[in-house]
Amino acid sequence: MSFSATKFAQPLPINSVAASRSNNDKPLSFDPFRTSSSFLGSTHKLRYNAVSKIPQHNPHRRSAVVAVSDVVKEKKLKSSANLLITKEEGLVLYEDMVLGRAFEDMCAQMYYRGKMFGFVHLYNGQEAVSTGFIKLLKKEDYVVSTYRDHVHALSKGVSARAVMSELFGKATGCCRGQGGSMHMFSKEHNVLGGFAFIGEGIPVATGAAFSSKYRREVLKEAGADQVTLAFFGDGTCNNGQFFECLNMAALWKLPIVFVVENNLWAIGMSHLRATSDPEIWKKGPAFGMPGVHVDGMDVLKVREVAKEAIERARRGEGPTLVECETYRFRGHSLADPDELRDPAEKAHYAGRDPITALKNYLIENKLANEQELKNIEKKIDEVIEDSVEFADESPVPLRSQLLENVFVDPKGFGIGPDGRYRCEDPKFTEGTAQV
Ligand SMILES: Cc1ncc(C[n+]2csc(CCOP(=O)(O)OP(=O)(O)O)c2C)c(N)n1
Ligand SMILES: [Mg+2]
Repeated sequence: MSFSATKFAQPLPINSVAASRSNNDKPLSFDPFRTSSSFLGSTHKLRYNAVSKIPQHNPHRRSAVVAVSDVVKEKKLKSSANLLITKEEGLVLYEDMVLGRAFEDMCAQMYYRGKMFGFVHLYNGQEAVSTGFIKLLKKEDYVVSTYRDHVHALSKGVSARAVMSELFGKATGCCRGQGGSMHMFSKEHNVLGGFAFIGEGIPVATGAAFSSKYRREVLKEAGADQVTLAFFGDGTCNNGQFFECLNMAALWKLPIVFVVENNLWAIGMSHLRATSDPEIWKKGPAFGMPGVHVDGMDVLKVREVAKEAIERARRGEGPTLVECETYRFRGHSLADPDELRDPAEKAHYAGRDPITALKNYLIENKLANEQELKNIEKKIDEVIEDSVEFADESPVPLRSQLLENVFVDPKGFGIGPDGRYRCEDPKFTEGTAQV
């Protein structure tokens, strides 16, 4: 089965782009794209920004794209009225998205109360991407994130307690309080990190994908069929590591999906001002892999695309680049007053809240009733409350932990011959000026 064989992803009926634009739709006043073509899983018309002055018929930008146009045609033909999910699947997606949102809202509160330190970047608005992809993974699969990483870790199964404690800098956190907001890591769940430097995680993800392939094909390890998901933002796609890794992944047919969370902004820099061709998905075919654009505010569409890309990777057919068009509902970080973005743009995307859209879909299709969804929200509230209490009551790391995993230098740091941390020795600092 090839990538072009998936079912057409039905748009969510409420607040979808399809709903907000009729056939002869007028562009929204702030709409960042000028019409060029339709994309997989979405009736969204991409539009170039007038400000960018990119000629609409520039042959260098409008070259034919392999692997996507056929998919779009086929998906349109195969469009059916069948529901895309079962009740159980729908409730799992809903719970995960509500968990992500509620967790982040609580983070904001705790940050402003001084319980967290350093930069904290929230994921509100982008939940359909994390949930749509990660809930399809097996436990052994890998996830590599960015500094906007709390929700990826939660979707992959790291407990709210472990993530909240990490944010509080407590010893019970998933990195024992040494990572903080931007460095969620869990060996148990194969979450290979949040990374503060943009693009830094992409080579790590490529390496993880290489290791699965090596174990399967060279070491002949049965069951080494792990897929790696690399999440990163639109701004990161202008960095060299992105291109280098797309090349290696395509060259070696690695089991990886590059998931771009295009929230249209890189801190205060509009995507359209920062990149020569805003259609990021097109960079996939340039390297010989499928590139797909999907409405990242619609978890069902994301999930359909994710399913195909993950299965492709698991079958050994190589990488896929997926561009999810999404939006962050808060500032870049909790230190950002978010004064640069147009209020009309913010209001537009707020009206397309992916959680509200899923809720409406579940109710309208009789997959769930209001009460069932309320019960999930209540359960999540309790999970979040519990995570805060747990984090607050947890101990801070021992001072001796400070130098762990930092120095292996036997001249004074690390563990001494008596098995104790050398820094616990009262004479620890003696002579260090000469080291
Ligand atoms: C290598 C590197 N250069 C610059 C920065 C500063 N920086 C932090 S976030 C950011 C923007 C990233 O935007 P995007 O990739 O779109 O991710 P988003 O924040 O929108 O999720 C930049 C440039 C950095 N962290 N790392
Ligand atoms: Mg961005």
